Amino acid sequence: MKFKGHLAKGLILWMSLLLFGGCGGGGGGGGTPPPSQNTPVDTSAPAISGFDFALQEGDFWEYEWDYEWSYHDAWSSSSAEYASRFRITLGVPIEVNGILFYEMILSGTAVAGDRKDFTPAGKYLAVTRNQIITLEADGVTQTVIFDAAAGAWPGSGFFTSFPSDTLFEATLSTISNDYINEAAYQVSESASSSNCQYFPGVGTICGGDYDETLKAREYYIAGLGPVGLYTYSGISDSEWSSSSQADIGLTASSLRGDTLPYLLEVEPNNQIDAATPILLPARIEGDGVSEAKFGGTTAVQVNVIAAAESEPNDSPSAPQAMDLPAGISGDVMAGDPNTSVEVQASPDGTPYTTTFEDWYEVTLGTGQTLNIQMRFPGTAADLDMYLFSLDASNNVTIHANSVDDNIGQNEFDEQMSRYLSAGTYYVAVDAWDTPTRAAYTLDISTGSSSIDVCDWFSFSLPAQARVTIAVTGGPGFVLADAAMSSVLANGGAQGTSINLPAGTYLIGIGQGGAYTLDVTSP
Ligand SMILES: [Ca+2]
Ligand SMILES: [Ca+2]
Ligand SMILES: [Ca+2]
Ligand SMILES: [Ca+2]
Repeated sequence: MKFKGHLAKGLILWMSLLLFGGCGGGGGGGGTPPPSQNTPVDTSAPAISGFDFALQEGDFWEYEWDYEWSYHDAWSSSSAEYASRFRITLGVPIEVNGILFYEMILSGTAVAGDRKDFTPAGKYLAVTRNQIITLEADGVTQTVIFDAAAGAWPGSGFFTSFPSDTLFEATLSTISNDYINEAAYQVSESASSSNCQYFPGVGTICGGDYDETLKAREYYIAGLGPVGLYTYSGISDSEWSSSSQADIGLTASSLRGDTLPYLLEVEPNNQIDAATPILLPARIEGDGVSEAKFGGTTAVQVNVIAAAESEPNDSPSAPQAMDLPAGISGDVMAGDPNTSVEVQASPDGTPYTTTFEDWYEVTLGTGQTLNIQMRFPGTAADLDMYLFSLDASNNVTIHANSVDDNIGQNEFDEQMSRYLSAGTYYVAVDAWDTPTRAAYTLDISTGSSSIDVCDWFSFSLPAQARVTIAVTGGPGFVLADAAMSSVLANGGAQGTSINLPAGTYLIGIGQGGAYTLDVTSP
């Protein structure tokens, strides 16, 4: 009961902060055009030099960020951490009052769950008369976010919001975080001591006897514009404390001559009719983690990928990597090149050392049941198989095995099944009593015969072409025709190469972690 009572108190306090947030007239950005915009500016002598740089369509800034939040009291403790990156790319400009404003196209992730949103202010961006100005989607509302001409301007912010009723100055400082460490102009907000105080990222707090530490700093570099953010917010009284901290830093920009050989995914793309069009060749970096907020997943049936064994595959350091679900045709004989492993048929069984001639590697992006079946009919062989993983020191862990006496039982198959966490595993074949070469088929599949697609991409081929698709890091992909009438291929990191007629095609990525999608066509 104590636990619940204090939890409720914490919630009520946070809610009251939010409620009071409306009373103080804080909150930057906003509708009133800043006075400096109507003031003639002497562009020949700006207060800060280097901010009269040119923009053009295609310019980009890529930022990485992290955010952490925590709450503690005597009875409970909770925290959350987020980290990702996003990119601003300039699109087609529009002209407003003689100023060219470029559309800011956001890709990647600028939102920390439902806790924090770093999405830059405004929809369009201009640099003119030594000012960096954003324009809202209404095409009318302009906000100066950095005024190098005057050196001081009414509040506003790019990644956070500064109060519009406060005059801000840029001072030369240094931005230093995991992503950037350079001299930069700092625009910072500090709390005042009145009863009703505006705190960046929190709102206006009226009354109370809490200890508050609140900081927000944005950073700008000449010739480059906004390069990062630091915020810290800590609130506590004698019984509880809550804090949050965020860092953003620029990692690449066309204004520095950087090029990036990949695109960042743009959500939401969870519905087929919202598939992101891509041009080949394409490399896209994205993630598929808890996408309920983007529209969830669509289950798509997948096909077994038929593959021939490819020797040498004699050890876990040189295995044959397989996409799932895989149907492998191979063969084995005692005396083939192999790796010796000490194993146990059961946890309390007697250890024995045996040789494994064929090694197959599979990677699971999420926890799943792995089903493995090996058949070798028409032979007089006793094959066995083990399912292993390796730790950082290459020590073997046994997850499952199947070691029937096939000759004695006159049944020439083995099967094993195990629920496994995300990771890399090895299916190893042992020619236990196999003096004559024996052919086998090895089927490896996850518990389901479908993939839960959370990210859709589409591409078009003007003529027949051979297309290669691979997804590393995620649970795999499906390739389908635009009507989704048939799945043409599926796989993962090993990818697929397929001849396709002219037309439009869909690629769906399964939910289960960060991934890189490569689509190429020679
Ligand atoms: Ca995604
Ligand atoms: Ca073999
Ligand atoms: Ca056997
Ligand atoms: Ca998605």
